[in-house]
Amino acid sequence: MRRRITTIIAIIAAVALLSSVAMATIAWQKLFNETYKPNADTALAKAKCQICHVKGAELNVYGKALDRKPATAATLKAVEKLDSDKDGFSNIEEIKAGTLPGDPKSKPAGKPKK
Ligand SMILES: [Ca+2]
Repeated sequence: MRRRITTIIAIIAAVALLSSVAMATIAWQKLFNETYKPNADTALAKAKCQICHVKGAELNVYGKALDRKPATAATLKAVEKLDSDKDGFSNIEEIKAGTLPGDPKSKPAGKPKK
């Protein structure tokens, strides 16, 4: 009986953890879309979860820059000038161009402004 209760508690804890991760992802996605309003036909808008994640809960370099920080517009703004994926374009240049700031294979056409 005690073992069954322990198992049930462990399952509840796991579900709570997974759903809090999912809720955080949804909160970030909503914030990102409200802040930057990516054009619907860009790679950025189509990427959805992959703006910050490689797959599942695993974060890409842009997601890691935001990880464990409050989901606020100020947090997004604080990483705009970084070039998280080191492709030569700052995160904000990529966001404005509709490319992915966490994927070096996705970048704006042309040369970086620097
Ligand atoms: Ca970049």
